[in-house]
Amino acid sequence: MTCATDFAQDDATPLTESSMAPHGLADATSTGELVSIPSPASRVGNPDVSIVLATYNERENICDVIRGIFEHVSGDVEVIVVDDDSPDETWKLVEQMDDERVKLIRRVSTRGLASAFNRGVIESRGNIVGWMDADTTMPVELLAKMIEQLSRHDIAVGSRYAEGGSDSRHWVRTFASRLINSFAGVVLGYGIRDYDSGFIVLRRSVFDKVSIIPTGYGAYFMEFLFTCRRKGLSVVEVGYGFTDRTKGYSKSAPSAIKFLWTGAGYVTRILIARLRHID
Ligand SMILES: Nc1nc2c(ncn2[C@@H]2O[C@H](COP(=O)(O)OP(=O)(O)OP(=O)(O)O)[C@@H](O)[C@H]2O)c(=O)[nH]1
Ligand SMILES: [Mg+2]
Repeated sequence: MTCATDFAQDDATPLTESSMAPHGLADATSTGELVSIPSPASRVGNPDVSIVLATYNERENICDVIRGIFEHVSGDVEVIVVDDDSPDETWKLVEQMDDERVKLIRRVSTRGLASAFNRGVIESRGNIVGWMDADTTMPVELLAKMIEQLSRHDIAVGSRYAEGGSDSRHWVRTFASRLINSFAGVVLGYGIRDYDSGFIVLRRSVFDKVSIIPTGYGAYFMEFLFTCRRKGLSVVEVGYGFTDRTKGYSKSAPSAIKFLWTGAGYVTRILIARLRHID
């Protein structure tokens, strides 16, 4: 079974270091991490754009998202997938795409959203770097418009709450998200409407000034934007219509308790971000 056919689970053989090299080098690190990297001969120079996707059990979505990125972003583009050894073998579908523009990092002993994006960013080589969810809720079509904004700004954020944006999820989730964003506005400063967007492209030079603090779930994003603004970087929001995922399951809100726990994590991180930056 590959991305080209259907998404039924196959009885695949477990990945081994040697089976991990469809188009290049395979590397097993001391942490047991497996990295599939296009062979140097197949890539000359750096890509223009790197888009990082963090995945955990996204086998029904991952291929559409990757294909969509290549379809809608022009120039030399690389996609970096950081998968935390998904039990549904998302990583295997990526591997089977056998596309030299796609780099797969399968972390077998680490789990976490912020650290996954950070890892992808470290591996990226594009002058423009971006990251987004791999659940089709964030439209790949918006990437070109966001990238366009980088001629005038350092950072472009896909925004549900800026002009032209909308959020069509269940009202409880939209309400919670708006509440957290309002709180973030009060504590971290107004001017950003979608602090926890998680959908971003930026100039590589941003990383000369700001790093992702790679702990926790999606709340890292608010602290990242907050620090970027404090360092004088310009952030623009590009509105888009956010739709709920249609395939797979939510990792932040699979149950009411997890939803509340995630929300509490956001509130705590907003306060920590503010305290960390008292000077
Ligand atoms: N590598 C990695 N990716 C993760 C992890 N948790 C979630 N993800 C991915 O991060 C993205 C966001 O997760 P979602 O499940 O969509 O969470 P959410 O966006 O808060 O919730 P919904 O969109 O409502 O489902 C998706 O692409 C997930 O597959 C993780 O622990 N490790
Ligand atoms: Mg999502």
